[in-house]
Amino acid sequence: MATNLKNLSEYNPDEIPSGEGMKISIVLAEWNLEITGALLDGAVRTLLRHGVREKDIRVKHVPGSFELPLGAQLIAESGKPDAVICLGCVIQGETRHFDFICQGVTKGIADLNLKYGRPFVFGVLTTDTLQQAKDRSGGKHGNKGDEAAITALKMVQLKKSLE
Ligand code: DLZ
Repeated sequence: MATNLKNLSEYNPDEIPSGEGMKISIVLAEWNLEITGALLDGAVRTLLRHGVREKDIRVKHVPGSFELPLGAQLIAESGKPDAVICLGCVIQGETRHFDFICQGVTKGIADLNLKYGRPFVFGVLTTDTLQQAKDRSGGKHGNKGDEAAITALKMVQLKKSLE
């Protein structure tokens, strides 16, 4: 797995744009809430650390990762955030649900980026086991929520720099 080689929470703070004035929405899947709640903590902590104001962070829940694209679209249309972070965790079980959900959420979020020309960040863990998910939501491989927050800040800054 590629993230074995990279700690998801490690970055150079000097390279991160200030989030002051940015409006960031977060959509959170309730499946595997122990994990997605930890992703949310990481994302919010990182946004606040880099200057996003608490009042500019909006969080909405959806039942599972499959619902993230529609949840993200609804939140994007209602509040006009600068970026939407999608947080979920899909764990490979014994069913083929894993493949179907991963395909749906990946394509759905990718499409939203291009449809709206705004960042919709893929903060979804797709792992073989619960332990691998724990390792990437505040464990030994860092927190994918941190990575998602940093990605949102960088992409909003990129968009603003081109306007
Ligand atoms: C059904 C399902 C299964 C089996 N596994 C997960 C999972 O590991 N992670 C996740 O976020 N959601 C899962 N779901 C729920 C689907 O995402 C979706 O909510 C339902 O299929 C209803 O559309």
